Amino acid sequence: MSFINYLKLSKEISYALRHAPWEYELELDENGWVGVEQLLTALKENNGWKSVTIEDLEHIIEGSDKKRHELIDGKIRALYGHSVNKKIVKESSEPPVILFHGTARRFLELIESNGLLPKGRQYVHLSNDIETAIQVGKRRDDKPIILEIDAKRAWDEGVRFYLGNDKVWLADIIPIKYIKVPS
Ligand code: HQG
Repeated sequence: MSFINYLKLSKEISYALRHAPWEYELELDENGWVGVEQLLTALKENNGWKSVTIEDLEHIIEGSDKKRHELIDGKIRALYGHSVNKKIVKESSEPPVILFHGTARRFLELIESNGLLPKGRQYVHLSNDIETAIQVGKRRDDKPIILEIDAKRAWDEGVRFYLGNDKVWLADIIPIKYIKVPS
């Protein structure tokens, strides 16, 4: 096995599949898939990953703490996180009763006036457990705020939700009436 920096490679794959496929001459289909061979060719030829193989991609996906990517039948995609202009089509599905969102204290005031917005991404990212929300919030604040989303009621009243992976849920804008801010 060659010495590959898997963390760096995983980040680069996320970058290619979520944010900048054109830099790799990739075209995502409407669900975000691209051919694995195309991705490997781009990584090998233009981006310095000379010996990267499909086994390396499988290793990253299986060994990751989070299920960020999916590789099936010669195709690969990011499961969430996209910022590309063309919206990735996700099938909506009924969420759990409660979902969580970890954010920074400094965003609270804006969230309380505008609801949860996707900001730089295509969807709002939520999680079905508090621990994940804490981790997400800690990227931006050492004492993150954990918001509780009244997801089932929002769904019943027409807000769309989409499954990212087994922990990450995606949604369109979440209006403030479905958001419980801890006191
Ligand atoms: C905030 C990582 C002002 C929102 C994570 C968040 C996640 C508002 C930030 C995934 C707002 C957007 C996504 C409003 C929301 N006014 N700020 N109205 N509404 N915000 O990074 O959820 O490790 O796009 O609270 O684990 O932090 O990369 O979203 O703080 O699953 O696989 O605007 O990215 O996954 O930030 O993180 P982001 P996120 P990976």
